[in-house]
Amino acid sequence: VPGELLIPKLPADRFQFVADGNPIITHQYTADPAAIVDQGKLWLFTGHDAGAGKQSFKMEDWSVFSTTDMKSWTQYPVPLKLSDFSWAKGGDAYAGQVIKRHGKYYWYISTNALGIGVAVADKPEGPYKDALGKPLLTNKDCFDSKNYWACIDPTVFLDKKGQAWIFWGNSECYYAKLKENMIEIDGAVKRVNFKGFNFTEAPWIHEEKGTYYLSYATGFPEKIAYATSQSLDGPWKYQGILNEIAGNSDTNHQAIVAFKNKWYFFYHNGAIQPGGGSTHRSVCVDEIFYNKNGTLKRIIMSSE
Ligand code: FUB
Repeated sequence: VPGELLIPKLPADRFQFVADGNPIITHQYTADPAAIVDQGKLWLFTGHDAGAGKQSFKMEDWSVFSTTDMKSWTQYPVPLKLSDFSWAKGGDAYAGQVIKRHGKYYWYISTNALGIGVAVADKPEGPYKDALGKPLLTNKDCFDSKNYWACIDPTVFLDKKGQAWIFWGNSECYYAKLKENMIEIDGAVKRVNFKGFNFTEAPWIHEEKGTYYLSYATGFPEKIAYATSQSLDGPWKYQGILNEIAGNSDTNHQAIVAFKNKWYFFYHNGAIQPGGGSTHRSVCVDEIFYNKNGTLKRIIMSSE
């Protein structure tokens, strides 16, 4: 069945491919994109849906890709597996994000119910190692939330003053500062005040011209919406929907990043057919544009 068996074993060494429109990766399922720019390359970090048939989320590892031109991509050997976190037995490899600090790369990952962990590497492509031997955050840090999925979907942002922030959550969006060592929370966990608009999951922070943008999945099936603020502590102003439900996937998950003078919006859908869907997702990318007043134009999802 196409999409189920496309690379049965992940490559032992680098694997090159050319993206032929969206989805950009068609030899394996990918989900929950996160991206950074480093060493003149855009680095894309994804989850990896690996269940057979209609099986629900089965995600055992994460994947890493790089490009210099948004067309030709390199995939590296599996950089991080759920089994690299001894405390995460029985979980699934949910969404995460990599950030560079002081020459090291920190990968904040989530597991469905076991917590958020952090792994560290000397190179963006890894290999990554669990930095703590225990979760960085659990549901206890989410005001003891009884929501099974409260502690998922970390996104990390380094502000211009060199302060690192971590945002995460499901149904409620939580945030905290990170210490300079990137592996300890600094101070209190707070909740984003989403009064008047509906946060589901998948927060992502980016900044442009002094304005902070907090994009996130809203509703279910999920659309991506966003809010803006002059401070990461808020208040956040709701600015509307960025993209509609992406085809036949109930979830969506975005990353917004500037690369070579363009802004890109990564997301996932269930476009690979037959086989694709809510638990067999594929990462796509389209350009995203700003209006003159700093708001974002809606994404025109393309297959090109
Ligand atoms: O991939 C598992 C979960 O689905 C992610 O953590 C959520 O953002 C949603 O995409």
